[in-house]
Amino acid sequence: MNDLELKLKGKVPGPDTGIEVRKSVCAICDPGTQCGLDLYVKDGVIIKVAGTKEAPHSHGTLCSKGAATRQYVYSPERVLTPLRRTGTRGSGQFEPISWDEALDEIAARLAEAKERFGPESVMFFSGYAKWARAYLMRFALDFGSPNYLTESSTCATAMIMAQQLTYGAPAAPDFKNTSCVVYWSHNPSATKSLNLVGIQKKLDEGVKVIVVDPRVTDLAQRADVFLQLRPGTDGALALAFGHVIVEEGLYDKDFVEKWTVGFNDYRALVAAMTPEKAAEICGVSAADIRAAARLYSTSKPACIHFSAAPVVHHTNGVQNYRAVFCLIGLTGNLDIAGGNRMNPPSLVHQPGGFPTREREFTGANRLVDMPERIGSARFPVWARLCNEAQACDIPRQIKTGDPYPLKALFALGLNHRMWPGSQSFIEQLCELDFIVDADPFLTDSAKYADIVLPSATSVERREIRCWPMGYVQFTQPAIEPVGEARSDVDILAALSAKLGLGDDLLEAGIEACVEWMLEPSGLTVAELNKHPEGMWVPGAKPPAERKYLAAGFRTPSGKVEFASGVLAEYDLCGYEALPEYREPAMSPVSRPDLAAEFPLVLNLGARLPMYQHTRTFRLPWTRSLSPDPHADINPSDAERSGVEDGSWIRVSTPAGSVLVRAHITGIVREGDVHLYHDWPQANANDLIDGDYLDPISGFPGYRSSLCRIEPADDQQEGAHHE
Ligand SMILES: Nc1nc2c(c(=O)[nH]1)N[C@H]1C(S)=C(S)[C@@H](COP(=O)(O)OP(=O)(O)OC[C@H]3O[C@@H](n4cnc5c(=O)[nH]c(N)nc54)[C@H](O)[C@@H]3O)O[C@H]1N2
Ligand SMILES: Nc1nc2c(c(=O)[nH]1)N[C@H]1C(S)=C(S)[C@@H](COP(=O)(O)OP(=O)(O)OC[C@H]3O[C@@H](n4cnc5c(=O)[nH]c(N)nc54)[C@H](O)[C@@H]3O)O[C@H]1N2
Ligand SMILES: [Mo]
Repeated sequence: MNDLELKLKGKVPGPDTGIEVRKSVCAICDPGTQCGLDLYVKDGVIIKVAGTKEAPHSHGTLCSKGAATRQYVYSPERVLTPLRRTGTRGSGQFEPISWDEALDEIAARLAEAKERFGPESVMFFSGYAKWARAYLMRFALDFGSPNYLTESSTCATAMIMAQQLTYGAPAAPDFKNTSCVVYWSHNPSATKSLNLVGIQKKLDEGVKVIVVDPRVTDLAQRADVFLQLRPGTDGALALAFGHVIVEEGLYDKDFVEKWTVGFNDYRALVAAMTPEKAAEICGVSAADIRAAARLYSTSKPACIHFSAAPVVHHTNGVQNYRAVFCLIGLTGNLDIAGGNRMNPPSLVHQPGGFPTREREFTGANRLVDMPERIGSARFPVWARLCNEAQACDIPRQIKTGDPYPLKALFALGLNHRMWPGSQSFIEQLCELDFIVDADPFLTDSAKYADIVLPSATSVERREIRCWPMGYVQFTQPAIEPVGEARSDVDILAALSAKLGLGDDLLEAGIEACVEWMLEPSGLTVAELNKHPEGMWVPGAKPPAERKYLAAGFRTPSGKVEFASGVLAEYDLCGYEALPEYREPAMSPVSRPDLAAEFPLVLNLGARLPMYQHTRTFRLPWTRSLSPDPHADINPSDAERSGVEDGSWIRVSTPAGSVLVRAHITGIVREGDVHLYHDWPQANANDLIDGDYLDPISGFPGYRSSLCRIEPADDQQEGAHHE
């Protein structure tokens, strides 16, 4: 082999090999944790993928998903051209059409629905595509529809609502400066591996750690106190923390007196929740509750790390997290270094320490003059606190036409398996006159659309990203789009022009929009273009501490509300002002009748490191790490049910059943079954009903219902054939 051949074999970049390293960002997981990508490109094709060493958030690392980027980008399931449906919905029969034809047809059909049924009859939905949401919301409002909906109808928003109701705005843990952190449901080994280096560093420095989780996670094994509670009982546990902190005088009396309302009622509420009572409800020891409450309240400062999903994925989720967030006010750990800090987002949900006009760009203030959004009547507090419609109410409104008919759906990345009662969700969508789905892949959900549009992946498009330390990246496409794929923002710009919406800024394209959004930051697109790998934002810094001293809190009282003024206004909906503990609607305690037949608590959704919802099942590398769906089962429950490790079992609920392999493990409590969602052949969300929802947020009770397990006869049904 000569020198050049050796270099080519080693994929060494240089003019002689024709291999160039281009900077991009992996967008397979969530915006907070995506890694910088070095893409080795030859003749327009990515031949190698590595992490970007100089990226200050990822330091050259990639997880199993990012390492499989070439399989993601060049998947045989990519949509290559716009498609028009020729068979029945779901059949997957399509004909390729040109972009012009597709956009003309979409514009004509959406305009027709608007003309006949009003603009609100058209829904604009974003699944995972978080990077394009500001543009989609603006587009929906330009069109005249208030029905902009996202996957956040089941993610993060309920956690944000619980914080808004308690102290006005989200307050993120200031982990770097803390002396004690409570991980109240978080499993970074699977969900945020980028955080693990920082966590290890803090552990080495001796930070105190409390973990609240039904499973023995990696973090739990490192904790000073680990509270392995029954799923969905977080509210009872948090009230018992309050009991200990109040009774032992460990609360911040000055802060409570000056900056909170409802303390006397809260005091009475927590007085009734003794650690012994909570121990019984939650299945943990009273001594551990006392130890954890003392450790959190006497460590100064201390913070609570919360999560977007598991605590609010219950029918009592908002109040449970409110009970947790009350502890931050009780101990005075709010908006101080090392406590929970209020840092507003700069771009794509990330605080960057610099101002932008992203929110103004969405045009959200136009909502006030528009018809009510989907879910507003059923979830009025959601409608009051959040600018989106509540997508969990879509099936009901399609079925009843109340308060008005829904006729069309334009989606960026639709996945019906993520919704509770998935089968009836997709069946109701089939009642619509017209569905468009833009997705990089021809997914099972896309097969129900009338027109499918090929979306570009992150490496084929430009997108603006920022990270909390004040770093920003406006990526350049590293390769030409696969097939005729287009970026979601380009699709919206082209469609806006076709529809004659008159939005010059959106129609001018992403550079113009980014320039407009960044104006207050002093950054320009010209400067960003010089740094495709990203750059530090000059002057970025976290906002001041204790902003409430000048401005108060954004609650009706201007204070931290143990008793929520907003919830009190909706007592007719059955909402309680205090974070009272109520059992999950389906639990062994609330439904002993059902538990006689379905004795185990079913928890749907704890993440696996190699899968990102449905995004990576199709990649051979990630799939090989965990080929078959499985449920985590405690050895005693397995023995009782006659189930062997690795064998196929049936998990059944009153709503349905799935076949999965048994994974017998001591990491789950006796009495609990944990099952990852979204498996193509074993969809967890067929195991709960579409109306199994938290009455305040509309969030599904994914993480607590009832089930039984039994050995399966027909193993083939569940097996993975690929
Ligand atoms: N690899 C991978 N990473 C992901 C994702 C993915 O699909 N795959 N999804 C991303 C998304 S969209 C999200 S929202 C985040 C979620 O991020 P995390 O919240 O970290 O993820 P989960 O694994 O859902 O839940 C965290 C822990 O909560 C525990 N838990 C379950 N039920 C309860 C409960 O009732 N109470 C308490 N206290 N704990 C409970 C679980 O056992 C689990 O260990 O992850 C993101 N990261
Ligand atoms: N049982 C149960 N269900 C759950 C959860 C749970 O814990 N348990 N978690 C919930 C949570 S927290 C979340 S966040 C949701 C996740 O739900 P989603 O994020 O909606 O799920 P995905 O299937 O990963 O993504 C939807 C589609 O977006 C496509 N897509 C990816 N990138 C792009 C892009 O750039 N543009 C376009 N147009 N499309 C793109 C993907 O190919 C996919 O088909 O699931 C929820 N559902
Ligand atoms: Mo999520």
